[in-house]
Amino acid sequence: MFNKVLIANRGEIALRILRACRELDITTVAVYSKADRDLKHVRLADESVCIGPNSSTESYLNIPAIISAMEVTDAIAVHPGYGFLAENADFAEQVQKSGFVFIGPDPETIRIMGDKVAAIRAMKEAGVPTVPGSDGPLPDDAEACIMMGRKIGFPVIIKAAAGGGGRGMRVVHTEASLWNSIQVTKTEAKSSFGDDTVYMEKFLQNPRHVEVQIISDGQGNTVHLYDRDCSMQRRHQKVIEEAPAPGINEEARQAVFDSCVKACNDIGYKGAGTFEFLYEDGGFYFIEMNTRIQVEHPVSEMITGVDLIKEQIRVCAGEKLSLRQEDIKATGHAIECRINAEDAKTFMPSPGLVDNFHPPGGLGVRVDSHLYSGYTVPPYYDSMIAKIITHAEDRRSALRRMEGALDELVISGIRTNTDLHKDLVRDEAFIEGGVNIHYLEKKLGL
Ligand code: MV4
Repeated sequence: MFNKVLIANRGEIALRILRACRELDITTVAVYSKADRDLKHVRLADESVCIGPNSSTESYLNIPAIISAMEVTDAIAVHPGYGFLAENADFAEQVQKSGFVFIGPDPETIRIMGDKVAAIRAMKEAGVPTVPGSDGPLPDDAEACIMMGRKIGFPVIIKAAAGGGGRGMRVVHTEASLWNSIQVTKTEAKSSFGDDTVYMEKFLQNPRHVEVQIISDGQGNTVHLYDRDCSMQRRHQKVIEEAPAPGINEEARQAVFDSCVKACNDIGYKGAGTFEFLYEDGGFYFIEMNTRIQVEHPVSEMITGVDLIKEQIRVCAGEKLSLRQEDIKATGHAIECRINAEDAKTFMPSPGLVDNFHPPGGLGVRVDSHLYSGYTVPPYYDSMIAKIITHAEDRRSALRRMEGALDELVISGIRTNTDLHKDLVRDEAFIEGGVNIHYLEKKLGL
C-alpha cells in the first residue's frame, strides 16, 4: 500500500479522500490555492502545500505545481477526485512519467473515453447497448449525412467527439437543416475543443439518466455496484441522485450490469468508473463513460456498504479486487441532495461567510461537507458546499428521512438551494419515482 498520497482537489471530495486515506493508514498531503488556506481538509492533512493563486487554472489545474508538490513531499500517488484534472490523460501520463501513481485508469483508457466516438465503439464492441447512430465520425459529405439521418430517423443529435457532459451538441429535427447544423456544431467543436470531429445519434426525447457504477482491478476482476438515477438536473448540473434507479425493467437491468462488467474486463479497466446511459421505454442506451469517482458515489456506497475511494486506492496500488459480485448486496434506498451556495430561485452563486453551520444527523443520515461555522465560501470555484445523503429500507422512507434532514440543516450567512430541495422531496411526481431529464427544467418554467 502507498505510504503517502497527495490529494489534488478541494472541498468536500478532498475531505472524503482524506478520510479514506486515514482508514488505510496513508499519510496525506493537501494542496491548496491561496483562497483555500482555511479548508477543513488542509487542517486535517499531515502536510500541506500552497500550489498557487486563487484561479484554478494556476492552482488545481496547474500540472507542474502539483507534480512539484509530490516531489517536495515524497508522495507516492495522487488522487484527483472529480473535476479539475480527474479526466486529464496528459496529467495521468505526466504523473506516471515522473515516477508516481495516478489513482485512476491508465492514461490510454482516459484518452479513449475522452473521445466519445472511440468510447462508444469500444463499448459497443464489448456488447454494451448503444444509441442507434453513425457508429463513427460523420463524413464530409452532405448527401451521405442526409442518408444517414434518414436511416436513423429524425430527430437526431449531432455531438462533438471531444465533448461530453452536455457540451458541443445540437438537436436536428429536419433533413433540410441537417447539413447546416453539422457545420455549425463542427465549427463550435473546433473552437471549444480544438477537434471538429462530430457524430450522429438518434435523439431520445424523454429519457432518464441512469448510470452504472463499477470498480475494477485491471487484472480481469470487475464488480458493479448497481445503478443510480441522476435525472433530476438543471442545465447539466445534477441536483438530486439516488440508488438504485427506481422502476427499471429488471431483465434489462441485469443484462446491462453484466455488459458493463464484461466491457471493463475486455479493456482491462482499472479503478472506479461510471457507464452513463439514457433509459427510455425499458431500454438502456450507452452515451459516455466517466473514468473518475463521481460526486454522487455516496448513494452507491450507502446501498452496498462498499467504500469506493478505499477500493480505488487499493486497486491502483496493485491489489487484486477483494470484492466478489455475490457479496455485494443492494440494501434499501439512498438519496443525495446537492447543497449549493446559490439562490434557491435565481441560481446565482452566493459565496461568503457561513456564520453558522448545523448539519443534520441521526440513523441513515450522512453529510459529506467541508463546511464549518466561520468558514468563508470563496467565489472562485464550484458552488457545491454539502451533500446530504439519506439511506433507509425503501425509497419512501429515504425520502421521508431527507425531509427531516433538510429541515434540520442550518447554513446561515449565505444563500443556499435548500428550499429547492425541500420542495423537490415533497414533489408528487418525484415521490412517484422515475421522472425524466426534462422534469426539473419544466417544473422551474425554463
Ligand atoms: C442525448 C440526449 C438524447 N438523445 N443523446 C447531455 C449530456 C451528455 N452526457 C449527453 N446528453 C444527452 N444526450 C441522445 N442520443 C439527451 C441528452 C441530455 C441529457 C442527458 C443526461 C442528463 C441530462 C440531459 C439534459 C439534456 C440533454
